[in-house]
Amino acid sequence: MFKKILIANRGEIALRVIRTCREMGIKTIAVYSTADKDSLHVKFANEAVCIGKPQSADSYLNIPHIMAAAEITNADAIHPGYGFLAENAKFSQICMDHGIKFIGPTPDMINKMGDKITAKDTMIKAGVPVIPGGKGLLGSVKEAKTLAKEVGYPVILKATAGGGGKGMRVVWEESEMEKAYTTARTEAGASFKNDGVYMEKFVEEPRHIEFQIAGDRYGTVAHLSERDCSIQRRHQKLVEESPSPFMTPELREKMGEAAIKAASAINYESVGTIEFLVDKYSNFYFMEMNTRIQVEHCVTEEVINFDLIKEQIKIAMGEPISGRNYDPQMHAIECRINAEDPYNDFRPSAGKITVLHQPGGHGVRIDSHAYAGYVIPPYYDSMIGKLIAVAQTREEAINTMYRALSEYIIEGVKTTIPFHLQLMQNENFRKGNFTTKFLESFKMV
Ligand code: MV4
Repeated sequence: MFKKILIANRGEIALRVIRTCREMGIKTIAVYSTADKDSLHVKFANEAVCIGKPQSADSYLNIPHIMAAAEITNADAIHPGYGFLAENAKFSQICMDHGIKFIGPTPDMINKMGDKITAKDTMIKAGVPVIPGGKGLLGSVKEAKTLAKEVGYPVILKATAGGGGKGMRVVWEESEMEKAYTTARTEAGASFKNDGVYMEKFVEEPRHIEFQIAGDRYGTVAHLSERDCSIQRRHQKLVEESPSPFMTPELREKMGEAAIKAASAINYESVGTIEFLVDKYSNFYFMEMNTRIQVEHCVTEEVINFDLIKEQIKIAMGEPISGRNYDPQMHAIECRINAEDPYNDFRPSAGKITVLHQPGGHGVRIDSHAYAGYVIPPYYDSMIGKLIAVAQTREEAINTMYRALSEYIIEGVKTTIPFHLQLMQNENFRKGNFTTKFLESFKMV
């Protein structure tokens, strides 16, 4: 049904979408900023349209420029990738108003999950476990103190418009509440133009385990197994894997069922992710829903042998999904290769890649837009690729990853490769013994 898809993104995800479109016989249109004129997504797409200056606000976030590019090229649909406009309800609406299919959820679905209090309320009504806490927005410090006594310290204050850690404050005792409340609201207001905050019990040393789901317009929702994303640094994921080393068949059954309930509660259509916090007793709680394809979708693709971008496009074309759930058949690990210096607080390292040798061989996948001579622009995120290792067991996948990382040669910029090499040799990582706090105490040698 779609003859031509415009990809409103850049970098590796634009390439990822182009690859599947080519296999499906769908033509692609790249859009690019002047900083990306020599990028691979521009070369690999069937057509390319420049949409503005380097700053994201002037190009990849500029809705009128993108819609103009879609109109002049006669695009049937727009794939937003991740980041930029992927979870922008207004953009989804504007596409609809122009008769161009947004390959993703409707504005209503995005809004229901974008506001965290609304999302939590929807989950409670649907019978999905949520973290204990207050019912809605906090109105005053006094109210916060009263509620915290009920919930029990430690508590966490979160921005209702947030996600990803901004406007969050952990409060260990009442004497810290006033300052935490004020700074959380101020930070939320500055980041999201919405200073609403709410309270939850603080779950100490949790794991971050998320479920890939897919839903179609006929009301069918299924899960496609989980990913463990506990290896994060300042809310930036660095390593993801599937299955989670913490998972059991029984827990997967229960969490998968909850994930399906969560997506069904908003009649979700497209691929998406339900994020859970899991405590050491295997209690799990809905945290957020991501209404987009995610960076780490590749590990799921590898363990269930399934093209998630193809499924996302087919769902947008109105095809029904199979409706069956998928359990992992393999073990996959993804390392994010960022142009950052792991010996220097992960400081961004923009510049020219002078030498590039990428690993290959059995069980190795690379999704990257990098090439020798490519200049990493300073305007966007620092990810230059994802290295994915697949094997029958977790131990073998780690060994394959270590071998592949050892072959990876990138000169000209600093990268996270040395960090990943050391992580793959870490005893606790190898044992699957980690929580979201793991990297706080990890030291490079
Ligand atoms: C929490 C939490 C502990 N207790 N909520 C971080 C980002 C945002 N999505 C929610 N986050 C957290 N919420 C309660 N009630 C701990 C975190 C958290 C975290 C969650 C997932 C992965 C990494 C994290 C790192 C620090 C804090």
